[in-house]
Amino acid sequence: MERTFLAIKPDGVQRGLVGEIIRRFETKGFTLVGLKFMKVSKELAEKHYDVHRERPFFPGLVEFIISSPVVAMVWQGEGVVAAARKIIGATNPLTAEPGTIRGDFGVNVGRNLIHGSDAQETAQTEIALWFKEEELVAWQPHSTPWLS
Ligand code: 3AN
Repeated sequence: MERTFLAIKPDGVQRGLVGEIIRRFETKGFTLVGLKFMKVSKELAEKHYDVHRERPFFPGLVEFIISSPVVAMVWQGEGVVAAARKIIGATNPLTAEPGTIRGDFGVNVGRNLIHGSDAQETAQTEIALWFKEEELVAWQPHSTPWLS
């Protein structure tokens, strides 16, 4: 079953949006298989954003991610990678559609509340980077037998 990596960034936690953000994936019908509340090391932050290493915003982005706790999550379900990106909305919250997380709650591209893997391959890499295999829980909610 397809899985994606999502992280509620320090601004989402600081603004008290953890419950609201998790609710959107839960009520959509996706299945939570991994969850941890953690402070991010500089090493992990730099690896996670390695693709942006040469971008001017990279140092500030890393400093921001390690500044305060995040909620790291793995969600599972058919088409979850692309669907989560839709639920999250465009990178710049000012152009993100209303109804998306960034469109509803964000105004600043450097404070866009949540990260979501951009492709299935990236998701596998990010899940392995953030979670140990034993931290992921294989289960099937009884209330959603149609997903199996
Ligand atoms: P997304 O998170 O929508 O996949 P990416 O991968 O292009 O967006 O960017 C990763 C993160 O880098 C964004 N979530 C945002 O926090 C930060 N970022 C991207 N572009 C900028 C920018 N122009 N200025 C500051 N931060 C940026």
